[in-house]
Amino acid sequence: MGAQGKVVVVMPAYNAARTLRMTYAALPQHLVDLVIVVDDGSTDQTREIACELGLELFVHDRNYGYGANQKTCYREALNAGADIVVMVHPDYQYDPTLLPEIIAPIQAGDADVVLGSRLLAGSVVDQGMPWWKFVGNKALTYMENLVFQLHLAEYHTGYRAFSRQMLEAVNFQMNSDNFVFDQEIIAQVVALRGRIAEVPVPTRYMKEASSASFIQSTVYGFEILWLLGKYVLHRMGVLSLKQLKSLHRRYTPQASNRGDRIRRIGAGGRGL
Ligand SMILES: Nc1nc2c(ncn2[C@@H]2O[C@H](COP(=O)(O)OP(=O)(O)OP(=O)(O)O)[C@@H](O)[C@H]2O)c(=O)[nH]1
Ligand SMILES: [Mg+2]
Repeated sequence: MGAQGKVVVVMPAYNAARTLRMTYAALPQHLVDLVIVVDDGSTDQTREIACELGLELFVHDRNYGYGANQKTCYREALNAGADIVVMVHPDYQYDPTLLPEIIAPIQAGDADVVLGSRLLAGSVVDQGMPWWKFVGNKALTYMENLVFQLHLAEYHTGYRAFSRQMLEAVNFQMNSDNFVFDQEIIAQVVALRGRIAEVPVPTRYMKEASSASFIQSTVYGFEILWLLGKYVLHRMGVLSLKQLKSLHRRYTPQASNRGDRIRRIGAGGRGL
């Protein structure tokens, strides 16, 4: 474990047998303390390859979905004592060698969350992203920036890192089992006034990689609009959504023999 805490990589996997090995091999092993693979009911050799690589493997008894997969990833990473959790999709669409850049803002104490932004790294359409996905990404990002009052280049990347404190504060277990999980957890971070940093990362769309279909992406888009509506009503005080409140706010530590400084997110008046 480095001086700046335990770094745990989580890989949400669903039929990732063709890309898991190369994704793992590209990780800067000297910076990573543990790699957790959560298999979401794959029908290919994903589990066998994860075992061959000696990775920490958790297996869902059936396919629950990308969001459900992340819930298990983050719960097990926290259980493993992670100080920083990095999600790297095992379909090799994101470059694992960029992990140092992704975790640096959290290690420096400048951010609670880091997004690997594909739209800061040149033309994603040239990198293979279907044009309709690019248009959808830009339109949704514009609306999310409007509602969250932020200026992020994109929200839809699968390459992201979280501090332990932030993952402990957000109620991610309440989130969807589907793709919109990725936006719900950002809404939770924004609701707690978490600090989000962006790092440019290129993407790749190759035949071995998995990608959300047009139908999945359309459902995802409408679910985001619904989420933004809820968020606005919560922010206005019309609704009071447990999902957007800090878990840290529910209790106050009376005594700690850990001696380390506990940064409490959302407690004592900071955030909603
Ligand atoms: N599609 C899908 N992926 C899952 C599921 N469970 C886990 N995953 C994993 O979740 C990650 C993201 O799913 P992808 O299908 O690659 O979607 P994506 O790359 O985020 O989609 P785009 O960025 O829109 O191209 C991949 O690493 C999958 O292996 C599931 O039920 N369906
Ligand atoms: Mg993918």
